Amino acid sequence: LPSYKVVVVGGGAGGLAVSSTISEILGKNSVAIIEPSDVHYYQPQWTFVGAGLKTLADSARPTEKLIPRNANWIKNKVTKVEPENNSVVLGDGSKVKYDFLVVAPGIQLNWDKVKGLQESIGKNGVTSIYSKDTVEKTWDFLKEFRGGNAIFTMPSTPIKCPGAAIKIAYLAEDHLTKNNLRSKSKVIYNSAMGKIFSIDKYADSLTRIAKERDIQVNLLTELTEVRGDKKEAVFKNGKTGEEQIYNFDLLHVVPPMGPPSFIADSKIGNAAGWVDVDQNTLQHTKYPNIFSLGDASCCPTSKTAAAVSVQSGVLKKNLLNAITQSFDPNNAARYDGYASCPLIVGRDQVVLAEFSGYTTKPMETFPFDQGKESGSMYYLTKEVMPEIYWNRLLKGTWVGPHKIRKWFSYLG
Ligand code: FAD
Ligand code: UQ1
Repeated sequence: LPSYKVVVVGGGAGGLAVSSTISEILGKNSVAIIEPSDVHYYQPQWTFVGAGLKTLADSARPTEKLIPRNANWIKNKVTKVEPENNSVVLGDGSKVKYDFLVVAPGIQLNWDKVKGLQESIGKNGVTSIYSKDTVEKTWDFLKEFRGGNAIFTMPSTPIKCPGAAIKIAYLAEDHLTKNNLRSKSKVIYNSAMGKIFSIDKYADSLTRIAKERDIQVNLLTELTEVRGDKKEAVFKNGKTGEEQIYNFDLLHVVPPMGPPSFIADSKIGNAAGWVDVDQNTLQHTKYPNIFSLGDASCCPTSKTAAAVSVQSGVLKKNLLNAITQSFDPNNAARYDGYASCPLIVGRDQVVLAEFSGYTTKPMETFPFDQGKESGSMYYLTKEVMPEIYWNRLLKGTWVGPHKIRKWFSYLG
């Protein structure tokens, strides 16, 4: 069987960040990346694509061009991990052996969990920025919108970039205002969650801005059915169980999400099916030669590329020590739960939420109050972040903004 020192499952943000550094250190033919897709997407760009501010092509690069020079790309998907045999099973039934495994397959979109959604998505004004196949439709439908109800949803499951569900609502509101359609429209955000955002400081900003823009926010309001042909959406109240039918002219849906099913099938997941790693060291709780980062891991923080950045730095240190048999869990690098979500609130403004999901406390980089919307943070998000992603994170040289934060705090 083909065998590698390190096998990485997934060539997304986390998989590439880790394999870049590890393959450079271990040399040729030591690291294999298993990734089925020919195209890699910078997903954070999709919020802008949905609002017509960037193109989908802009967010895409051929996978081939991103595979580190010393790593081997296996163009296939993993269907099972056999942790007792140190091997993974691929889509064609073949197997690959590993000494160490990094699990980074991201999160799965479960469109089928909302009745009628699969049948209506991409038609009748029903769309989502969460998939490459529908993100451009979001902008098409927004351009065609001539007034009425524009409804934006958020499910009750964990999702990647929890802020994106409402960011697209703010951007749509902005578009309607600029095109003199605002007085003919209702902008409604229906979230299954009990809070508008998990961190109070930024929740307060989002609530204030929604009020200023007359965006109606309904919490504990979960989408359960889409009747595309009738342009009706059914919502269930999380407290009373009551059902309510909304008529829509535009319906932006964030689908329910969950861990890729092979994780539970392989018995490397926790009860909820996320890869069961120590939330600080990112080492598997049962198999010391398995590590995980990113959206598929069980780390209880917001699933973002920003979190992946910091996790990648921690994981690389601990993995390299494990390879040289000098890993000591009591003296290991530790992930602090850092995550960030640039909350685009329209009108060229961003509230840059930065926090630890573990403490729920803000962890801001810049020497001003990031709870206030800012034009410079909008520029950072739209123009600088993609450069950091492509040229630093994926190349293994960006492990988060901790250094910048330290630097500002010395100056301050
Ligand atoms: P991914 O980058 O999704 O990569 C997973 C990879 O694994 C994919 O390439 C996939 O093809 C592959 N894969 C899947 N299954 C298998 C399998 N069985 N075998 C092998 N390979 C497999 N984050 C931010 O920090 N800031 C933002 O502003 C932001 N905005 C976002 C907006 C939107 C609309 C979306 C969708 C996401 C946004 N994110 C944002 C989140 C960010 O994109 C993810 O958190 C990040 O990409 C997670 O990295 P990952 O490596 O875990 O997963
Ligand atoms: C970040 O590091 C990151 O990953 C590259 C993102 O994903 C696109 C982000 O959105 C953010 C905000 C960060 C954090 C970086 C800084 C400079 C605050």
